[in-house]
Amino acid sequence: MNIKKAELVGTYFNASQLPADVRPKILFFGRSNVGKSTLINSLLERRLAKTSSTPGKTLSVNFYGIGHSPAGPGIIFADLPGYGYARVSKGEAERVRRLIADFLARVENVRLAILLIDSRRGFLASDLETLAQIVEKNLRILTILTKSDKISFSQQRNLIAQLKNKFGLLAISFSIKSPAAKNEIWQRIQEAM
Ligand SMILES: Nc1nc2c(ncn2[C@@H]2O[C@H](COP(=O)(O)OP(=O)(O)OP(=O)(O)O)[C@@H](O)[C@H]2O)c(=O)[nH]1
Ligand SMILES: [Mg+2]
Repeated sequence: MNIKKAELVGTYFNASQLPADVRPKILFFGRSNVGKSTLINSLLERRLAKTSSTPGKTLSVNFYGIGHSPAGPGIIFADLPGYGYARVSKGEAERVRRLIADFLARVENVRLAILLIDSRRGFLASDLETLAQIVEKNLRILTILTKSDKISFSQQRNLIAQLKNKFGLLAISFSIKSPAAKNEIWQRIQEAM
């Protein structure tokens, strides 16, 4: 995948705005502030997605087109709005929930759903709700434990084992501070393509 060619190709606040787009897609789900936009930037090796220390930065579905060339149409990374942020209004939380559900109902040609879990907070009820939606769509899934610099190695191992035993999920630890897992994540993406 030629990541040199990567750009924002669409921002959607409502699923009805979604174009019919048959390009293969990788979706990034996770609670607000978990590190979705940060991971996308890290994988693409540039600051394309806006990040913030304040939760609720990405409130739209953002499509990043990658590797478009005369040889092929490339793929899409879809950065989804974060859920589960306690401080947004009920109306806004409901809008985000609906956007994610409607998006999942409409999106075409999904190759992999990446579910990000904050290592410090673990797997919460809102993550389970999202996992259920992904499973219902029969999507291939990869779990990434973000901010792994914030917890010990043994805590990481426990969380990985818990996700495997309880839900049969394969999880990879990731930290922006030592992004060694980036190669493995890219490998999983390539396999899914
Ligand atoms: N320590 C540490 N901080 C991180 C890591 N990844 C992301 N962050 C920080 O976490 C905050 C949120 O990151 P974002 O990438 O904006 O999170 P997001 O999931 O896109 O958030 P929303 O768009 O609000 O849903 C930022 O301040 C990042 O710098 C990490 O691996 N380690
Ligand atoms: Mg974001």
